[in-house]
Amino acid sequence: MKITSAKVIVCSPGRNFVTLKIETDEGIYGLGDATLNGRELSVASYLQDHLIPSLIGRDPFQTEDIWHYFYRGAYWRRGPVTMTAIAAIDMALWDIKGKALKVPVYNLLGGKSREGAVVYAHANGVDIEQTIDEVARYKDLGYLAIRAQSGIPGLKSTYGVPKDNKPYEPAERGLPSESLWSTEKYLRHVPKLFDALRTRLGEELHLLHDVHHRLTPIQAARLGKELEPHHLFWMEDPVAAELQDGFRLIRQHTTTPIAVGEVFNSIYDAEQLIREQLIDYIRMTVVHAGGITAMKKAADFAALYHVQTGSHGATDLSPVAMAAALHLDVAINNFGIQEHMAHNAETEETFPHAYSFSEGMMYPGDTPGLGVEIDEKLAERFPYQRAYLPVNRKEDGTLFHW
Ligand code: GCO
Ligand code: MG
Repeated sequence: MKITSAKVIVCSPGRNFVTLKIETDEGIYGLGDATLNGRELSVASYLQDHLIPSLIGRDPFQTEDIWHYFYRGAYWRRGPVTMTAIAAIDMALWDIKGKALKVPVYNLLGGKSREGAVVYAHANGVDIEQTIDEVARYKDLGYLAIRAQSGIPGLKSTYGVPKDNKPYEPAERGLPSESLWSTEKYLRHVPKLFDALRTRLGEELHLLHDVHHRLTPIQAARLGKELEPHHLFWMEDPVAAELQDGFRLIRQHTTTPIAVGEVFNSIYDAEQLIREQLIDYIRMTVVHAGGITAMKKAADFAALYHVQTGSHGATDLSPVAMAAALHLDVAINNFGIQEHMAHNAETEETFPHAYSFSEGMMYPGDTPGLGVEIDEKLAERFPYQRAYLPVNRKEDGTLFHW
């Protein structure tokens, strides 16, 4: 089998997605997600201008060799744009392989270790009361694990909490908006949120929280310690993780489990975190970390150090990435949990898929390959719209982590 063509499809059914479609001389094609929120067109160009020309004529079964060809062959290694582009190719090739062999991709990754993946939902409210109501609503929908984010008194906007009470969507159309941040106000508020959640909703529900990179290690240690009585499933991205050493300090002070990695694009971003057992869950995902080929290796490496997976699954990952993540989730032994933010109706229509949700779990479906399609005609009706993630400043104007 030979690759005959590949094209990049950029569409915006409510938010921007970049999709790679690779075609072969046997009429089988594969899809890969290449969406990098706020930097979509850079990945599209990287694929179109630099990778696709070298892809034509290759054997799509050679996922390992093709991965290394683009990783090492660029000479310039890693980085989110490069690794997202490589991920899209890798995903599409596994999709082709599955279709050609008439098996779902999980059967090429070791087969099912479990029937489905436990997922967590996002609940958010402008204040504690509304957040409790939202968590209760997701519980009623069948979710076993729920992330809780609440507006912070005294701050006009808070990460994870939309102003208009719509479902949370990380990117906004137009140029980046700016939000204001106060670590003191945040640290005073969050323990009260989880006190109230446990009092009202009990012990059984898995509760998660995303700090979104905003604390220093000692502040994160304080928060983790204060949250200990509430037994969080995890505290996510407590500090910006460029300095992996920083996590040692958090670890010395708290037993609250730590999850990190949605912005990582290579195992080298997490190597020390995993090897020194400074984290409990690795949140790297197929689309930004080099695809299924790279993620399978990362998961196997993490397994040696008691680290489980907790794959990123926000709405800026397209249904193609969601499917790829689910195939991996059900196959690997050290699966922990899968994030799930539901896509809007237009996205669901543009990307028909075999995966499904039922009673707190998601299932990849048994369709050969990844089990996702793209309706190209419909995609054309939603052209790209410029959109960015917000930037964040401290109350005195200092530019801070978003
Ligand atoms: C999460 C994330 C996202 C990111 C988004 C950025 O845990 O789901 O933090 O909501 O902010 O993916 O593009
Ligand atoms: Mg996050």
